Amino acid sequence: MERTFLMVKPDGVQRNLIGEIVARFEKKGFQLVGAKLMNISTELASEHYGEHKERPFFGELVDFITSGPVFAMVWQGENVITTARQMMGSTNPKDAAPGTIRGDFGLTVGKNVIHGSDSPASAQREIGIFFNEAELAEYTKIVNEWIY
Ligand code: DAT
Ligand code: MG
Repeated sequence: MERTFLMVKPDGVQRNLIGEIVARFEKKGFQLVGAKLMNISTELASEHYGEHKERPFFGELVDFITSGPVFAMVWQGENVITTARQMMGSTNPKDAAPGTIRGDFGLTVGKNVIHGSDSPASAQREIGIFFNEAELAEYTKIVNEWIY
């Protein structure tokens, strides 16, 4: 089953959006595999956002993501990578459709509430830098028989 890495950013944690965001993915039918509240070091932030190293906003991005705890998660389910991105909405909340997480809870690109992997390769990479195997739970949910 496909897995993705999702993270409530420091603004979402401070604004008490963890429960709301977890509830959306639960209700959709996805299965939580791992989760933790944690602080991100500058080193981890630079690795996670390595693809943006040359962008003018990189410094700001690292400062923001290390400014307070994040809620890091691994979710599993059919097509979860693409569907989670759709549920998050466009990167800039001003372009994100109502009904999406960024569309409902964000106003500016610098504080857009949630991160989600954008491809199978980035999902694998990001899960690997945030979680070790022992932190991920392998289990069967009976309700899956009513989802799949
Ligand atoms: P996404 O988070 O939708 O995958 P991304 O990978 O292009 O978007 O960028 C990573 C984060 O960097 C994004 O969530 C917010 C920030 N960011 C992107 N473009 C930005 C910009 N033009 N100015 C400031 N921050 C930006
Ligand atoms: Mg991205």
